[in-house]
Amino acid sequence: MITLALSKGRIFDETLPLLAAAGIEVLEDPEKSRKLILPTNQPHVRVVLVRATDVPTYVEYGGADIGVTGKDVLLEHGGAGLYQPLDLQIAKCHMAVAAPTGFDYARAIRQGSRITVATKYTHIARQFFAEKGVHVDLIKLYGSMELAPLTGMADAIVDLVSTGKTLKANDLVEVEHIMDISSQLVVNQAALKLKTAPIRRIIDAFTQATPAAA
Ligand code: PRT
Ligand code: MG
Repeated sequence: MITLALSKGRIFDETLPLLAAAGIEVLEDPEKSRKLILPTNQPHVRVVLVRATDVPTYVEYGGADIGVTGKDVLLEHGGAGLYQPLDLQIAKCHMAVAAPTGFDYARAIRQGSRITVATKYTHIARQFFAEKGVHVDLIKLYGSMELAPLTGMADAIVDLVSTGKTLKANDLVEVEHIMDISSQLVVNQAALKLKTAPIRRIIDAFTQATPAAA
């Protein structure tokens, strides 16, 4: 049995065409079913649905053999111990610093002011601002980061941006592009040794179906 860990939503949706390229068809719709284990047309392949941030954990501890997860998740929570054979070029977005139009971020940085930044990505944010030599107080949040500057709790946020609509709707502007993000195929090292052929088949099919990284 090969177990693939995915999160509901964009990761699941964008992984489906790759699975199809490997001849794998998921037999239930996660938006309609309450099941957390989804069968596929291949009796020896199943999909488990977990929180996006839990995908690396499931793969690392063998709850799943392979998984698909954002680079943001891997960087923030660590992907050590996972084999990462392929950038799938899906669920693309970028990590950015954003601030309200009324906050002069460039000037604050120039003057060496201490700024308060709210984010779910404290690890990535700490490293980014440390490399720039910016003094930050980080506030850890678990969602709706955009609200923090609007309520006066923070000067800026670090979050993912894809279309930019969320920032716009909340009167925030992007002031720094931190890094491009896409999703990565991750594999349990022991599973790769024990189930080499079926896992290789999936990696190869995903590779064929993935555009080469630019
Ligand atoms: O939503 P939930 O709390 O259940 O879990 P999650 O946010 O961890 O999962 P999900 O499915 O939203 O994201 C899974 C992965 O998709 C992330 O780890 C990223 O690698 C990738 N991804 C790609 C994104 C986005 N694009 C994205 N736009 N993840 C989140 N967003 C959010 C962003 O945080 C912001 O709130 O969408 C909003 C901005 O979108 P735009 O289009 O308005 O700019
Ligand atoms: Mg989300």
